[in-house]
Amino acid sequence: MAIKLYGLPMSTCTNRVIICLHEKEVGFEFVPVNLFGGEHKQPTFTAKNEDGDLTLFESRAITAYVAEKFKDTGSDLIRYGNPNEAALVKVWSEVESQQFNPAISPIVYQFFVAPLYGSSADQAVIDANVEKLGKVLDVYEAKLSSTKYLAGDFYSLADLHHLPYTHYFMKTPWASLINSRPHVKAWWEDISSRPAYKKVSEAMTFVSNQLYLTHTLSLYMAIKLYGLPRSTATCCVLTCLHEKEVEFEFVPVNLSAGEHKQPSFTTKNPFGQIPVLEDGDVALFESRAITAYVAEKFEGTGYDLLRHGNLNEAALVKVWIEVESQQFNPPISQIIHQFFLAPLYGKSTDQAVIDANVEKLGKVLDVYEAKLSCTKYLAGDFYSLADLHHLPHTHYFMKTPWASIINGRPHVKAWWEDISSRPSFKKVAEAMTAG
Ligand SMILES: N[C@@H](CCC(=O)N[C@@H](CS)C(=O)NCC(=O)O)C(=O)O
Repeated sequence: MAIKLYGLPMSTCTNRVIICLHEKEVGFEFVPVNLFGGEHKQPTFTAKNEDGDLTLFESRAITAYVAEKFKDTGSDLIRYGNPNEAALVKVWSEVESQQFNPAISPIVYQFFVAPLYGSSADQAVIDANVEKLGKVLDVYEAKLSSTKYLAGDFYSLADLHHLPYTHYFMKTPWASLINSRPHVKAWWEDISSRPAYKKVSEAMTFVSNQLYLTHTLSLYMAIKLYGLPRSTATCCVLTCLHEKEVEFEFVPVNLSAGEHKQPSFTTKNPFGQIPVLEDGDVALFESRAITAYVAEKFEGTGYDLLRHGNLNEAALVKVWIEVESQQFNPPISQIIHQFFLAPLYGKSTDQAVIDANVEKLGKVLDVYEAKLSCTKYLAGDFYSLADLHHLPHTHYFMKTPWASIINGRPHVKAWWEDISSRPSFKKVAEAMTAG
């Protein structure tokens, strides 16, 4: 069965796939879709396939499939058989999708597409994204001064994915962002002179009689986490993001310079504390609320931290999340504050506060010991967000002279050794330097 590609010649996402099919010398039937007539929303289209029985959408997933399936024809776009180079192709494909695309697509959208819909271009959106794109291109310039293409000295899918948006971008007044960076310019000239791209580029124009735009330009922004790698609350969120295998941008906040008390930060968190997580228009603070959001939103990826679909287990996870917050956290955070932070701020450690809280924590841990002698983890025989929330404070606590109150309780000790050896936390713990 012949491959059929449904799309439109001016669409960036359609062209990403066409260029790939040309590179791989794969024959296909092109079926134009009349978006203006809403054809793409009809059941005939929403049930679409097109390679035999397989249905694929998302242009980057389609190119990966084509490059893999037709590995023996055309250019090798994924460095088949070389795991290191193949991994670098994946890295730079992600960079295109996570860093480059979110900045360039709103510019192209505002400049070309908004006017087609009768709205005026939003200059503030353009300006913000031109600045963002410039920063991404600074990284590209540095990379391309050491290798000819993004993933190495070979053209790959990672370079190819940049073609459609850059094609349109070069027709805007901000093309100098590319042209003024000599390595980026040379790279662009190289990749845009490939026959596979030249075959499609002529048909790529936004014209007003083609109002039925083929592509919905995604204006999604990468998730941003503002915080510090040594902060316990930040570490909770970082560990959760790793467990859920979520891509994010980490934005360090300079606490010593008081950056978290400046209006630019207190508009995100009125309490002027880290961490803050930004996901599109939403700015969230309070680490436990953030982890709950991440674990819920990314239900489909990574480890299930909330026991989705099992009401009883999910309720027990909530119970032990509350126990951590109401019983465990108050004494342990006091001990850590007195032992590690007070001296950093030039204050002396208040031993009476430590003693009182060690006693309090011991009583909480007696309850944990009894619970963990019946179930492997706090909420049941499954690791959950409730266990995860204990990690950062306990990590520092184990470096104090009172670690024996964990080690002296065999079930608590075994539980701690188990949860702290998960790869998601080990990654985070390496950067936890406050203790
Ligand atoms: N309950 C908050 C606590 C946040 C918190 O205490 N953050 C600390 C760093 S771990 C902070 O921002 N400290 C600076 C300050 O409070 O000025 C959460 O869980 O997010």
